[in-house]
Amino acid sequence: MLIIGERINTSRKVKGEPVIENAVRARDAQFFIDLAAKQCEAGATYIDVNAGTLLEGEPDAMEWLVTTIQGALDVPLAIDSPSPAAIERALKVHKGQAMINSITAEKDRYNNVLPLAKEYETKLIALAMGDDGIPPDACGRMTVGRELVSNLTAAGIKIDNIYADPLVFPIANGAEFGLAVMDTIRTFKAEFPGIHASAGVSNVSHGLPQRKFLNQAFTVMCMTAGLDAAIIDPMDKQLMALVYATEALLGHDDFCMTYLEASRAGKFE
Ligand code: THG
Repeated sequence: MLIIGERINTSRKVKGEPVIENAVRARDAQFFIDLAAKQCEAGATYIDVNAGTLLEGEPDAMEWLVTTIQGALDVPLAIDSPSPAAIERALKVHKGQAMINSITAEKDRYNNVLPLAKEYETKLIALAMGDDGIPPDACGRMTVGRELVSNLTAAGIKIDNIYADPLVFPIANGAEFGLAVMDTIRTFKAEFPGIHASAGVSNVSHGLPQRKFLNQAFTVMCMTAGLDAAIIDPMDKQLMALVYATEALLGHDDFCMTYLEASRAGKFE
């Protein structure tokens, strides 16, 4: 499973302070090099980069973040933005295969992001939402997602580069939301052989105390349903131990080599 480190997101606050946003505004390069490096050391294979709160400053910020992080580290990035302009600025300077996070079935967004995914041959997260918003249940998500993925493959995007995202909602807002995500992951993978599934797992715990337990449990649940990419906090060592353990238990880790290696490297303590 791809581990997409979630920490470089300007909407995150630490003790009420928008520390990530402040560091972007200050163009504090060392802050982002450290934050990316720590996530990589903890096991992240992609680093998510989201500067959405900068609004009109987002395209400049995205280009700067990509250049700054990849100037110090050899790691691919997930360009997390609804804005085609910001995505394009990021892709122009990105080295290696980027991941666009994300495309949707919204007409303008679809038409403007699709050519970027083709030109730069990126991986592409496809969110199950359209111009009428996010359908509330698994069935509605699949209706939108099915059409979106069909259009993407018809337009020449390789199925192996598509990561279908069912959209994770806070479990505090609806008891059925957890199972609906698992259902949607299974259905995408059954209907589109070769497709991948991704999810912003930490959304599930929004508004509840002791969030890490909900994030840990939900990561394991989604992996069991077939999740291939998780946007999570890799600096939670218990979470990472559960990820490696679950990979081994699902048969994705021959002879538990990765589990053993991570354990020996002290990643679980
Ligand atoms: N799908 C896709 N992209 C996404 C999301 C998605 N990008 C944004 C978001 N959802 C995923 N990223 C985050 C980042 C941080 C948090 C939640 C989702 C978050 N962090 C808290 C913090 O940093 O303080 C607490 C984390 C915790 O306690 O574990 O809430 O769904 N494609």
